[in-house]
Parts: sequence; structure tokens; C-alpha cells
Amino acid sequence: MSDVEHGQEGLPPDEDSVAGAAHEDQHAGEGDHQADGVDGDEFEDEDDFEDDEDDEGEEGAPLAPMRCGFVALVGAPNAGKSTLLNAAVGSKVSIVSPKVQTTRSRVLGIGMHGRAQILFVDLPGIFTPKKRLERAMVAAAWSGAEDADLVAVLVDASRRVDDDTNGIVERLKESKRKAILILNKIDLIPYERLLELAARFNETGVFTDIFMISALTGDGLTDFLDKLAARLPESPWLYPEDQLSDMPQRLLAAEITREKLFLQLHQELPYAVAVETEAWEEFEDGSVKISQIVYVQRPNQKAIVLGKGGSKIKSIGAAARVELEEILDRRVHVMLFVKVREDWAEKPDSYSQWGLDFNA
Ligand SMILES: Nc1nc2c(ncn2[C@@H]2O[C@H](COP(=O)(O)OP(=O)(O)OP(=O)(O)O)[C@@H](O)[C@H]2O)c(=O)[nH]1
Ligand SMILES: [Mg+2]
Repeated sequence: MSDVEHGQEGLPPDEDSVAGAAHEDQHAGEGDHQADGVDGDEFEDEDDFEDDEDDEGEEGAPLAPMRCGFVALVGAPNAGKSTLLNAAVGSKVSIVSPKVQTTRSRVLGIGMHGRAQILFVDLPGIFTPKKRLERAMVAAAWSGAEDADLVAVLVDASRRVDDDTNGIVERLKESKRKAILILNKIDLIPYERLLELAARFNETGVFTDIFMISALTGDGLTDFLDKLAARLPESPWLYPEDQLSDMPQRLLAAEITREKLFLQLHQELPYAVAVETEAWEEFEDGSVKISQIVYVQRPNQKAIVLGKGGSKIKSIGAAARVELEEILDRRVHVMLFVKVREDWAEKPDSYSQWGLDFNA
């Protein structure tokens, strides 16, 4: 048996969640709060928008100016960048796993926060790369940081400050680039430890602000988003307000399957896989059939990914289907084919589809 197919058993979605609905909920909760608070002390010297008669709220009160800008999320692998992006957007846009180096390329997440459209740029973790793919990932992270209006450095506060994080701070310092520090995972540690960490990073002179949050529980998130929104340049929004990302659906679907591979495989295997959506067929009953190729690098890896009697790939496909049904809000069939392609990580076309630089 060379390939395994499955997914025909797809069930109708049992949840109403639509990708676009999350934003609407978020708006409902945050609109008032934004209008009277966000621009407070930090932008007193900006436009006197009370003079602008066109920019009035329903009761004649002036609306805060529209803001929009890119915020790059950088940090060592596993700091919680993708978790934060999803929490800020209010929907699953970027994949998350307990393993390092989950994110491989830039992922845009569009967060609406009152009158601000915060364009979060989730990036691969920054570490010392050895392989070609790793070099491309780290290069993408730094170029994402360079292109952004604001750089936010995420640190896993529950762990010892590692060399990767120190290296990031050092490079920002050398380039004289100011950044925002986010101490994440505060649900895991006592407050005293946070204060020590904050003092330590404050001494570097790189950070204009320090926030303490839990991307997982949402603790500290609203305050962080309020302050961040106020920092963005005045600008019309660049995307429709119900859009969550610029990622094509085929790529998102491939990423969801890759997340399930990361969650269900171990040791070096997650790093040996790549996923490509090969076909996307829509049916009259509203369902969609998504066919994907899971590339591995060696025949023995293929055997593990398939599992006994195809059980592993079946369970990976089922998990992907459940999540895709939730995201796409319709019935989904996922067909996975496992193929050995020894050199997928050495082929330029793999890199171009993820927006990575093959020669980084
Ligand atoms: N306890 C706790 N866990 C968190 C928090 N934020 C993220 N995590 C967990 O940390 C792990 C890594 O999260 P990711 O969001 O994938 O981290 P990342 O920085 O995007 O990692 P890479 O893409 O590999 O660079 C996952 O298991 C998350 O559930 C947090 O605030 N508290
Ligand atoms: Mg990530």
C-alpha cells in the first residue's frame, strides 16, 4: 500500500463558529472602551480630531482616529507568538504546538480593536539555524521585523532567559531598533519573578514598554491591545474589517494538517514533514473535499506517519477535518496522501509557496 486515503466519513459541523464571526464578537465588546480610552495620554499632541466634523460618532461625539499598522511578533521558538496572534485576532489563524519551530513562515493576523486595525505578523522563532529551511525561517523572521511599524519581542517568562532571546535583544540594540517587550506565560510563574525579569530587560535600553500577559488565558491581553492600538499610526484600514488573514484557504488548510502532524508525531518527524494542498473541490451540497500531500523525507518516516493499517494518518486527517469544519463552517472531507520526497527541503518551489527565501 503506498498511499492512504480517508476522510469520507466527515460529519456535519456541530459548531456555528465561522472564521469571520469572531471579529464581530470582539467589536461588540470593545467599541465603547476604545472610543474613550485608547488615545489618552500617549497621543495628546496628535490631530485635534474634535474639529473634524465628518468624523463624529452617533451622538455627535468625536470618534477616535482610525489607526492601522503592522506589529511583528518575534521571539525564541515556543515563546507563544502564534498563540498570542490567535488570541488577538479572536480566531485560529496560525498553528500552535508545544514543539519548537512550529511556525515556518510569515502569517498575517488582522485584529480589530475599536478604531484600530492591528496587523499582527506572526513569524518563525529566531534561533541559531543550521539547515537551509531553518536559515530561511530565521531570515523571514528578521525581515518581518524590519518591515513592521512596531516590533514586539515575546519571551516565555516561565523559563530561564535563553541565548536565542539574548541574541534577539542584542541584534535590536545594535540596529538601534526600539521594541515592545511581552513577558508571556504569566499564568505559570509568581509575580516577583516577573518583576525581576522586567528589571533585567529594562536595563538593556531596547524596550519602550513592557507588558505581562498570558496569551493562553487572556490575562493582560486587553490592556496590551489598548496600548498597542494607541501606538499605531493614524491610517485608514488596509483590509476589510471582517477579514482575518491574507492567507489563502489552501495554505491555511495545509497548515492545519501540519499542526496535527506536529501534535501527533514525535522526535525528528515533525521537522521532516511538509504539507501541500493539491486539490480543493466544492460540491453542490456545500461540502468541500480537500486533498493534500504529506511529504516525508525517508521511507521509514512514511511508515510511521501511516501507522499500523493507516491508523496514524487516519487520526491526523480526522483531527484536521474537525478543525477545518469549524474554521470553514461546512462539511469537509480530508484526503491525505503520504509521499517520500527526500529533498523537499532542498527544492526552491517548496520555499516560494511559503514566501521563504531559498538562498537565505
Ligand atoms: N501556560 C501557557 N502556555 C502558553 C502560553 N502561550 C503559549 N503557550 C503554549 O506554548 C506553546 C508554544 O506556543 P506557540 O504559540 O506555538 O509558540 P510560538 O512562539 O509561536 O512557537 P514557534 O512557532 O515554534 O516559534 C504551546 O504549547 C502553547 O499552548 C501562555 O500564556 N501560558
Ligand atoms: Mg508559532
